[in-house]
Amino acid sequence: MKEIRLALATRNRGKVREIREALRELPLQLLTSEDFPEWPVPEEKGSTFEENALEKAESLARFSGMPSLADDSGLEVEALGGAPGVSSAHYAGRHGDDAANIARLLEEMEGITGEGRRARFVCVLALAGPRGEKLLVREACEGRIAEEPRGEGGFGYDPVFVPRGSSLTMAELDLEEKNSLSHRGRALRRLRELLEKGEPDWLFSSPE
Ligand code: ITT
Repeated sequence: MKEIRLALATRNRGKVREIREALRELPLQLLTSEDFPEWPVPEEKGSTFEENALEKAESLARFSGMPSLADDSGLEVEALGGAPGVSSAHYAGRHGDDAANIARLLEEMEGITGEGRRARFVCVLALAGPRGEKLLVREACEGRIAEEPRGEGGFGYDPVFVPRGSSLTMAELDLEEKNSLSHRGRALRRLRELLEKGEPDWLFSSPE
């Protein structure tokens, strides 16, 4: 595979760590938003993960002139009608306040037991080229909401998410274990398989 320069359109360091780990064997030079301090982060106004992921990837691709990869993700809880969903990052008000988001989630889930605690993490990756090219990948990870937070790893809702088939929360797994079963890990594996095959062709034919 030819070496590719890719800009990561995210300010979330947890995501950057997981993306780096999942793609580490590919000949990719990953730039981050720190390499583009002037990039104006787009407001995520979409009502779907797809719209928001594309908005972020296309915005950085236009700004940097380079192919860009964005991740829009979140937690969908069945008993809450799919909330917090696309609002996961600011469920409790302040964007990215993980502790407050978890506290609100556990409060909303009070009195809900058994199957009612079923939930899924969703991840949509968007790859965008500087000339409007795009590619989307969606994956999910099924699980349940724990009664209380456990573990120090990961980020976001990881301390209260128990993936199906596990007794540990996502925050009790190390980076590699989390990637092996998470929504983002799965989506990144699909992306990696495409890249290894030389797809999408626009990525490999562009001058960058
Ligand atoms: P960028 O937009 O800069 O990428 P963000 O954190 O604002 O970062 P999102 O809008 O996609 O990203 O919100 C995703 C939120 O969903 C994130 O802040 C967490 O609260 C939650 N989330 C997503 N993936 C997660 C994961 O792997 N583990 C725990 N929580 C996750």
